[in-house]
Amino acid sequence: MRKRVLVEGLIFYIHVTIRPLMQLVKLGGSVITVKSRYRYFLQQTTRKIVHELKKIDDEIILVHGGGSFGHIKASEFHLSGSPASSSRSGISIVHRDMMELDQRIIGVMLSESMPGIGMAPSSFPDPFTPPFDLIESYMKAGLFPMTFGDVYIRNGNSGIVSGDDLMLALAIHFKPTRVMFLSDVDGIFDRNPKTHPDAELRKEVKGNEAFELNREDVTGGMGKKLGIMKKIAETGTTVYLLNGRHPERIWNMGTRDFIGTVIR
Ligand code: ATP
Ligand code: IP8
Repeated sequence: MRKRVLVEGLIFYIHVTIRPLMQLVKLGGSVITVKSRYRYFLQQTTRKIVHELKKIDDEIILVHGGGSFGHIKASEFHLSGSPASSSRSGISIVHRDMMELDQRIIGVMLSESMPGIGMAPSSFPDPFTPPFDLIESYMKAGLFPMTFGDVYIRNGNSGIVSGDDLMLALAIHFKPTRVMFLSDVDGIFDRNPKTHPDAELRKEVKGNEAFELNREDVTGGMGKKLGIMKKIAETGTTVYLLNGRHPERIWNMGTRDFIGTVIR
């Protein structure tokens, strides 16, 4: 952008680079799939989410989780956590399924006039470091870059990179104005709301408060997610966890009416 600057009667033109505002969004596997049913995509819920996201004026980088396209087979083939010698077929199947989920989300985005472009970490030189310059170029071209939890091979070993790990790397690099995690619960509760109907929603989480959090799926579940959200908050960006089944709630973020959890 060229800006006119007046200094003691002289006019100078200086070039300043102003980064457009950017928001970072994770589509949790629990809200875009039925996590217990292998490869069960929730198209209508995803469409509702995309319909709200496309109204946001800022640039958006998307990340999606594995849900039942990632976690079921990753666990069956023991591809979880730190690299281990695992079945080649398992690596291929989990990657194929994740690509399919990604393409199905892109299909929904296209139908909502939000052109997304998928980026698979298994093809990144370092699966935990998304190609930032490429992401920048896609955004400049008016596309919505989207990366996702995936399999990887590093130093001859296989493993799973979680969408949550990618959220942290992207947040540290791009310093978005806002980071949101969409899941299938209203926010962070004092206990798992699915197994404890009387669990209480925490509107705000600060510091090292302790919660009862599950570590059920192959990448650590809500326990790992909260750790990552806290690390992102430490970089100075406010993080929100909200229910993707009610995506209209994004418009109340930062207000008293917001239903969800704010992590500062
Ligand atoms: P994915 O990892 O597949 O992308 P996701 O990001 O949507 O999925 P999950 O890892 O499935 O998130 O975590 C969400 C789940 O965490 C909820 O469905 C809920 O049952 C569970 N959970 C456990 N403890 C809590 C808690 N204290 N507060 C909120 N949810 C909790
Ligand atoms: O659901 C895990 O990503 P996450 C992806 O974001 C796979 O933790 C392949 C299980």
